[in-house]
Amino acid sequence: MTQTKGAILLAMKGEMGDSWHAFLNSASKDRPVVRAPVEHGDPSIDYAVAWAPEPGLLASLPNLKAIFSVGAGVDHLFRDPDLPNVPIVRVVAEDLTNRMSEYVVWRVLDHHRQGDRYRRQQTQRLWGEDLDQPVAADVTVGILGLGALGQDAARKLRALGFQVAGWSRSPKTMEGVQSFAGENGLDDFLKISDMIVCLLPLTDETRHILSLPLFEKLKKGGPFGAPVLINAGRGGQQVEEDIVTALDRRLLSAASLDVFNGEPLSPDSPLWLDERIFITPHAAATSVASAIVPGMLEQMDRHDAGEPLKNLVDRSRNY
Ligand code: NDP
Ligand code: OXD
Repeated sequence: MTQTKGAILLAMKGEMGDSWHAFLNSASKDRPVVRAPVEHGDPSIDYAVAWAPEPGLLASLPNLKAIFSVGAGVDHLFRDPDLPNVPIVRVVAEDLTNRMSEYVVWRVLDHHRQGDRYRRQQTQRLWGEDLDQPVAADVTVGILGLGALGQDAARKLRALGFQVAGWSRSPKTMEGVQSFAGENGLDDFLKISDMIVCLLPLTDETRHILSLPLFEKLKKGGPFGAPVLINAGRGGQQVEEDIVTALDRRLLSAASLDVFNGEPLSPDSPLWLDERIFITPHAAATSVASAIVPGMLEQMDRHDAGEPLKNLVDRSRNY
């Protein structure tokens, strides 16, 4: 192996950090990979591949050229008050996008086909009644965030026959998808959605967006008695007590939550035992090193050759 270029710092803890390290190390032929700077102010590091790095760590690297987020979301980076002013690249990858759409389609179909009621009937050995089955064409799925992930989920839900609407900062033109944009477009979007799927980035504008004032504006009634909430964006977008209140007040009929304000979700959280809520442990779409690292290394080479980086975060919007 000839290591001729500056080093890559992998700033990522836990088991996932270990698997990323193993893959990054084997794939990076000419760049050494380190898991911590050799010294404070380590001049040898060119690039950081990071997930929730220690605050101040990246700022301590004088020759850092760019930061690569291990995920699509970058709120974990902006938690660092000293985040250096270098380009930030986020993950936009077919593998991650497909995984997220699988999660969205799974949760939409499970709510749509009343999976929880059939599972309960099964535990009671109950043949049960034939439950009402609305057809997909009578159900509107509203996606909050019509970006890389939201657009792919929208296309796949359309292919299944659902009506699909999307809400984003700027209007979108997508065949068969009703686009709503900006604060002015939100109320009309909420009025038509039977399910709300949140795929927004966490920013100052989207923090706590999934709270009672929004739930009170949702469509009343509909095929499930009240809209269903599916959140695979970020826990910081939801007010968890408000979700329970909205379920109690039948502003919502059910929820699937993949993300939480505190992760891991505390064993004491009442959400665990709430039968109206389906919980997954921030597992909607995992960043798999083998699918993502090759693109990162290619981008590092391109950047060194003076070519522009792709999938850059807009520092004025924090996503
Ligand atoms: P993108 O940046 O491609 O898309 C974000 C979308 O949100 C865009 O349509 C954007 O609008 C819209 N948006 C952002 N801010 C606002 C706002 N204030 N008002 C209205 N719309 C807004 O991101 P991705 O689709 O790649 O990812 C979305 C998020 O999904 C990530 O940030 C991450 O938090 C989450 N995620 C969760 C995972 C999990 O396992 N649970 C896995 C991967 C990602 P516009 O198009 O106009 O810019
Ligand atoms: C991501 C995530 O942002 O896994 O990619 O949450």
